[in-house]
Amino acid sequence: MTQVNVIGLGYIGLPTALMLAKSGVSVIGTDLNEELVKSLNDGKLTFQEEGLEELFHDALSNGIAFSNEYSMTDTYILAVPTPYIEETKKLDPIYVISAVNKVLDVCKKGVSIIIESTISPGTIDKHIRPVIENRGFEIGSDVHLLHAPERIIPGNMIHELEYNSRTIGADDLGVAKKAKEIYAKFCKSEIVLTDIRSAEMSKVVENTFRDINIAFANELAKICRTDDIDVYEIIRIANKHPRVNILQPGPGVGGHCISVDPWFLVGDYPDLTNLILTARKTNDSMPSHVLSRIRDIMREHNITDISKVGLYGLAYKENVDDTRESPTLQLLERLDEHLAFGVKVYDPFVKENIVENQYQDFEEFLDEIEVAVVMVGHDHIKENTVSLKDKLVLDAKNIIEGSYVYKL
Ligand code: SAJ
Repeated sequence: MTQVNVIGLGYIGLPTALMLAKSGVSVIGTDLNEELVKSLNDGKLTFQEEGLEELFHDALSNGIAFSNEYSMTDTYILAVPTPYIEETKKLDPIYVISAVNKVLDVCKKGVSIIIESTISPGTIDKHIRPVIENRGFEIGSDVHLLHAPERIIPGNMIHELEYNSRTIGADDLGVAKKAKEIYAKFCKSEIVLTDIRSAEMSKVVENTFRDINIAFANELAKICRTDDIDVYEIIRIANKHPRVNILQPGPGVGGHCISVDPWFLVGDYPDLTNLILTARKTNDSMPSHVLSRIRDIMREHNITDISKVGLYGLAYKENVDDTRESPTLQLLERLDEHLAFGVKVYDPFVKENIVENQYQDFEEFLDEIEVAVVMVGHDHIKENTVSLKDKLVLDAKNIIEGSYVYKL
């Protein structure tokens, strides 16, 4: 039976490990975080996601194990974080390098190391191959390297794991085909085989495409605002054209993918990425745009106390509890820079207080505020729009209608 050790049990590694186990692969999930492993071994999930609980249950019944240790096997899937360095905008491969080193400490000869973490184009050549060669392993015989970037979207991960097409990059077609057999155990869509550099580049390009397209919508929102034109109406009409498909403006772009990956290209190709850089800056400017809209509303209604403003939503998008790079956190940073303290925050998905003045009770939150800013379009607020009736509402997600509602 194929045995796979999945390294890194976060947003990508955990669902992937569970899906493999459910599909009959013998899986060990490894993470250095002791609390996380303990929680999984106690049968408790570490984040919320539609269908994850059931998948967890199925994987446990099929014998998935969780550990802090790497196990000795012949296939590893690495789903560890790949942060970027603020100053240089380049990828920091430290966690991938460390995971590869730990694999080399225990693996069998002929091992396949499949990197799923997003990496900037050229990372494997520049950073990973040397690590392996310097340890005396020969790539192509002792160790096979692969890059199989994930594509799943938080909020619909389990479905997309099964139905999204995938890419596998390898030096050798035979090695790629063996990896494809593993992924094909659960992936019902096309699995494209290519070389490693193409796999690296295509992943970053996909997220950059989306960032640029969101930036276009955000720029339109700003243009329309200056002339009091309804941007949503413009987009709705323009999208009737058979070759136009404009995305939706919003309070910013968060998450650990779209707001990060384009920087890899900017960092590596600084002279060639004008469009990509401008898009990034446009999306990063949206929290400030929201702030200026809040100020407009406060001025119009003679509200001087910023603590009467409440931000609904801390997650980076609807119906998830992931707050990484979230527009609300970015907005709170802007407020801090302006020494504007006291803004209230509520998110039904974020069960621990991670910022000041965060409420766990929706009613209490509402009692404290006069201006409600909808930063995230959770189903919860769509189902509770009536509770905002007596508030001034800035709806940055265009989900609420009414004369009392302001838009971006
Ligand atoms: N957003 C807008 N307007 C839109 C769409 C999104 O403002 O019209 C915002 C969201 O509110 C959010 C951010 O953009 O703050 C990103 O959200 P998202 O839903 O577009 O994408 P992510 O970051 O959750 O996941 C992306 C996906 N990539 C693409 O769609 C090309 C996903 O498939 C990848 O697996 C994931 O990045 C990743 O891990 O790389």
